[in-house]
Amino acid sequence: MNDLGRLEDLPVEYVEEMRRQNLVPLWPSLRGVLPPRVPTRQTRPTHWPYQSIRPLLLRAGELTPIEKAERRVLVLANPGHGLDKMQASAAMYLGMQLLLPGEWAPSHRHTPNAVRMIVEGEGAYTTVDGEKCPMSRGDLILTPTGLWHEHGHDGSDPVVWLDVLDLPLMFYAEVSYHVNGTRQDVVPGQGDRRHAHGGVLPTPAFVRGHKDYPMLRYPWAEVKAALLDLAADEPTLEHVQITYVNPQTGADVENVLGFYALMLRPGQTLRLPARSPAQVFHVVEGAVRVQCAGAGFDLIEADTSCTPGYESVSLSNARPDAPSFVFMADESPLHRKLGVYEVRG
Ligand code: GTQ
Repeated sequence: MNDLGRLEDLPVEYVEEMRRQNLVPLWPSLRGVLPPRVPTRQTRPTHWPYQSIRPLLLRAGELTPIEKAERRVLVLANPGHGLDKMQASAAMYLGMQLLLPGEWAPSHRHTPNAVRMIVEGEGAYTTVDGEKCPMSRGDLILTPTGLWHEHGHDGSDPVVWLDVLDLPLMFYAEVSYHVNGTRQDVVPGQGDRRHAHGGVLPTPAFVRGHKDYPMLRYPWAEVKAALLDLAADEPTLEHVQITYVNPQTGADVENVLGFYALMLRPGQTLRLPARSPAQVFHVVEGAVRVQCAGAGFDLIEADTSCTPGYESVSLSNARPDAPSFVFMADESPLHRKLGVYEVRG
């Protein structure tokens, strides 16, 4: 298998002459870039307890005014990739962002897609493409590629949310950039309201000003109700899971990353099969043990963890008498578009 020639087998002057011509022999590196059967993954199972992040984030609020930060974020970096790379997995970036009462994080747009999962606090909002999206615990707010967005806070306590972006992929592809803007005019209307009635949607032909992203806010109350109803309707269903979709197309809400919410029944252990995408788990309510590739983490509310692709993951509800609820992100849409999506069982 590994009987390919090594670089050291070649005359030094030959290698040097090639390198002067910007040439490199493939065979010493062939197995490195095309390993047998399983890809090399730098993504390590990692756990970021919220109680460790929170004091450091609040301290950032004292040390760095919003004007000096633009976005006051502590990045959840995977040590397997090297902390300076600021990535949770190959395609996913995670950050915990703090906004204090009265602060404003100015309008900009960028090529990477983002979502925000609200972790703590009331009274803040994100204005996306002119739509004011209020933030409450567990809500998911989209800021898809190219849309203007800014964050404001009219409440009285710190607000924290989890940012999930496809920044590492966009940066790697050399397509990551931003443009600064000015404060947006808020237009009336809420996509989550007009799309919140089961089975009926605004008739596309009569929707004024077609939008690729008709729904920008997915309130937690709706998601939790959907999960509880699904669990009650299908008492033997193992995967009590919903996918966040674009209501007009039924497709994933964004182009690169997929977003889901999962309910674990009281005491349930759920085995997720080994699939190609890396995954992120964030506990919205309850307590969950995450096990993957020999690692085990006990997540409590607001904790976040990630797991590499091509490994099975087991999720156990640590609450024997109540369901637990998990927000998940993964790289499935990307893998499907690349034609490399796999389930290995
Ligand atoms: O809130 O717009 O975590 O632009 C990283 C980049 C958040 C944001 C991040 C961003 C934002």
